[in-house]
Amino acid sequence: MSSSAASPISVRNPRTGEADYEITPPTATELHALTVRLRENQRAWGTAPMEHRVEVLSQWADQLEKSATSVIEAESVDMGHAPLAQMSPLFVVMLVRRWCERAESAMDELMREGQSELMPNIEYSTQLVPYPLVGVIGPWNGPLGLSILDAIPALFAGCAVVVKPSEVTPRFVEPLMATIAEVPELAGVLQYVVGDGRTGQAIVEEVDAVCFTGSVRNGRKVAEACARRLIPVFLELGGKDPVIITASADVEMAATAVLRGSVFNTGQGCSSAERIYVHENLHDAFVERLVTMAQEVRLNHPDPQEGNLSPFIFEPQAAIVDAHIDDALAKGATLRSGGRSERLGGGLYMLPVVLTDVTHDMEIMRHETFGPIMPIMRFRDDEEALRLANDTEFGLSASVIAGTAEEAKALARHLDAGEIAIQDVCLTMIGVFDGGSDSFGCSGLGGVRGGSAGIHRFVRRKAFLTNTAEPSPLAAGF
Ligand code: TXE
Repeated sequence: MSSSAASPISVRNPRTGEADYEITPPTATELHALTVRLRENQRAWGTAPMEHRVEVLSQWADQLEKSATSVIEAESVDMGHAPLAQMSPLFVVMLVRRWCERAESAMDELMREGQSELMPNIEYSTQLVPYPLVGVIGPWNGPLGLSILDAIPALFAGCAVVVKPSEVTPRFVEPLMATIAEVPELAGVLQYVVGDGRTGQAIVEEVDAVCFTGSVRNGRKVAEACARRLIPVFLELGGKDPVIITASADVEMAATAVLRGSVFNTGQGCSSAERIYVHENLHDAFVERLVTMAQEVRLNHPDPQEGNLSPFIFEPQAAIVDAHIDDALAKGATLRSGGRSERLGGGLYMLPVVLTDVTHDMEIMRHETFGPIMPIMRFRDDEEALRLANDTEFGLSASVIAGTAEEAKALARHLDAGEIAIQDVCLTMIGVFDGGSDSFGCSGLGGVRGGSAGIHRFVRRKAFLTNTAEPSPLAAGF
């Protein structure tokens, strides 16, 4: 980043295709001054009692709830009026309020005190010390939710946080920052900055821990930079989630779950279903039902309030999805519904795509597609289904639909994935409150973001060892 005035970055509107917004990243000097200020304010924030932080964050939740409309309007433009934008501020309010209820008890789980079994005169107790400044870097497919998801528990833990959302979807930052400014003490320890990967790189060099949500490619760069500084990094990366549908499954239920789990948010979700494996006995009936459902899906164009699918948020993503479809057809796949992306009113849209006769030597079954695609393969038995589903470098989440939940769970126990939807598809975000799962493969690293572990990762535990007797003399050995 330059220390002179930073050059502005133009931002494309996903519905019109026009560059109708602009952001100006902070210079290196401005970013450093911000992190110094955050660190200064964190000293009081981090040593305040938890109930004080709960009170401040609860005030912010009230403020965000009151001003949700302005945040929704801005994020709706960022996301091309995707339905997800309508719910994300209220999801954040709910998340803050859940942490208000749970932060204290979650942190108490880490506290220890007692007497050494080895040397009874040694008593121990602990203190939790928050990382002073956490950097959070987010992706474009969930601009608000995926940039604040990690910042919230970090704040409850007593950290200060600097957040950089994607340069593709920055419009929501201004109205969001206005809600934060209404709670001055919070504004002293939580700040958003805008910019691209260069600002992200600069943040990584300034903070004490990093939460990164984004592509595997950039996640690796962030992990390397953190390793060089020996600071902790928490990575939530891509996915290529499989669905297994057994011979005993109900076709209607399976098709309903697969359609929603594959095309919601126009398939732009890390835990979107991207590989569908169906038992050969059910294959034709399932494909027929899924194609009928897929053909009922409508684009939210020209009226953003009508229809189901919004345009691609990130223009280059459409070309990636098109290329995966081209590659699959060139290698023998059959197109059963949908086609390629189409430009309407400047935005790039895609109706749901159903492909059959796919194989694992096709891009669409190997690499993250991140679009409304449903490539389907048959399998003969459970062993083949598991082999196919586990044949991936990813391992974020997965889904199994069978005749009963017990049958589905028995199969799921052999899947290499962090969070597995049973009798449904793509339930990952639900687990953020209470569950929390690890990722397998290159889908993530560094512990979970849900449940108590989601806040534990932001503190270090210090132990006090007290000798209640006289220190041993040298002659007595240790
Ligand atoms: O990622 P990118 P995108 C994944 C999803 C897809 C990707 C989409 O699977 O692969 O995210 O998001 C900043 N140092 N997930 O395209 O390009 C960049 O400015 C520091 C997984 O935005 O990697 C942006 O803010 N920062 C997830 C952010 O990184 C850098 C859920 C992400 O950009 C940087 C949702 C660098 N060198 C999407 N380079 C999950 N698993 O939960 C770029 N950035």
